Amino acid sequence: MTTTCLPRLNAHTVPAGSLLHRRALPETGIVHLGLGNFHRAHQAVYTAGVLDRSDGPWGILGVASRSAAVADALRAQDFRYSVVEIAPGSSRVVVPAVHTGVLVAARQPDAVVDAIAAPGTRIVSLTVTEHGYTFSPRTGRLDLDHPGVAADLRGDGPPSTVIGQIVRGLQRRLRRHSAPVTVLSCDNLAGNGAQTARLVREFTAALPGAEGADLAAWLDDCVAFPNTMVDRIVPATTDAERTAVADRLGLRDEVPVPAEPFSMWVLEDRFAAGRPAWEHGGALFTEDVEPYELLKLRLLNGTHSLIAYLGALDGRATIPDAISRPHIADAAGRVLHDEYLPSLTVPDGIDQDAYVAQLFERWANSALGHRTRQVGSDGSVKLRQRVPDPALVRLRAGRVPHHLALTVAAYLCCMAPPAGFDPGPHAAAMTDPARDGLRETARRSTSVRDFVTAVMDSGLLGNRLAEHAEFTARVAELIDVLTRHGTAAATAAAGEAADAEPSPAV
Ligand code: CS2
Repeated sequence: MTTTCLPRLNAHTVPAGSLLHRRALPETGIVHLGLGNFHRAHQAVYTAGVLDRSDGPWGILGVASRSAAVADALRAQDFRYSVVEIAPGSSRVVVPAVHTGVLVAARQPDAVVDAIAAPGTRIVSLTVTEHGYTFSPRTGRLDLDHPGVAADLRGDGPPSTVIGQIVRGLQRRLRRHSAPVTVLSCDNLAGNGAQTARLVREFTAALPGAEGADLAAWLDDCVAFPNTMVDRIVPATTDAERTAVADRLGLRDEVPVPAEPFSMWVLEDRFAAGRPAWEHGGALFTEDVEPYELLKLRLLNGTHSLIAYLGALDGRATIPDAISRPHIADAAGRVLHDEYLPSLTVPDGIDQDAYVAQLFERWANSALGHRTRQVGSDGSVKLRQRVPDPALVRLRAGRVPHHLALTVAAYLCCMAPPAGFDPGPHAAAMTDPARDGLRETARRSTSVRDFVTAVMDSGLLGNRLAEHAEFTARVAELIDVLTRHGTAAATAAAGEAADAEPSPAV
């Protein structure tokens, strides 16, 4: 069906049956940085899902960073949009209706600072991707050389980086009324709350003169940074979702969001100024999020990266298409079972076999069509969270993590292919802030081994992994196999080498 002649989705046209709650929009209590698809299919859905069951000022002011497209479309739709839950053979369209306004930070930077400072704001949440935290991949600390961070520290104008926006907003908040607030990271970073708190504190400490002193003390007393684990596969929007909404609701929605049916959210219950009763929407509150985070970051995200890079090199546009290749599924199973699982403790209450089986089903969701290029993008900031610690666990046990080395090798082949090797269109479509630097390093290197050594020494995967020459050598060898013989030969080489490893000492 063509959607252009249909009435637009908005507050008046939205069918009651598709709404996740029947109440009027609540007051704004949450300012959310990062209005992308993930937030709109995850936190927004949990929040809308509990509005019928509990009161509270939990409307969300959504802040888009640069692009005005989603914000403008949402404004034209009274901030309504649909989430299309897609599984093979079925789909469901729901309308969260929980946003009370939108801003575009690049257009209204001061309004963002004001919103964070507003007395009604109780939670400042964020999904800005790993890349949005402006830390140096080498040190993990706030990147003081980042031009945006440096400008935000000088305070030449309204802040443009996320950490700058948060600190300037908190500073204004302290000056105006000093009401407590929670900063809630919903990104795929290990210890995302603790990392956000540290980056905020590093920014505060780097403020010129005595500017940061009061703020630092207030942060300790009045601002909470709970850790969270977020999980839902949410691809980019395509016309298929616009058509699904047209078919189901008879309406035109310019900004629907596709999502898998699965969704999980685990949070520490440390909020400084209240929170929605998200437990009624299925969120799990716990004192220790870390085991859930590691489970998800390593088994799901880490394995996802391997599937994406191998898939792209194998000519596969989507994750389901990639995992349908037996050699990629086999490598995914091996990295997950042999190299990620031994590096973590499965949280109580999670059935490991069922969780793993479900992961393979989720990746195989062909109706969702999650793209290899989406998962493969920003590898320089993602892999740092996924690969080094599990690799070090295995190296310290005297064994080489061949499939983690394969993950890094496949990533480097996609980003900075050796001369004469064409990684194909899906790799070419991946974006990454480190791509140009990696290509320059490759150009200056005299051999693949030289290149991988330079990459490891640059701290792309932290400093500790670079000390393990056997890992560097393995990455270089696997790049060689990948580029000369292809993905099937490389997965076979990694598998055979893993089989030949001595059993760990008991
Ligand atoms: C993916 C994640 O893009 C990626 O790196 O691994 O976005 C993944 O789909 C989500 O974390 C699922 O919760």
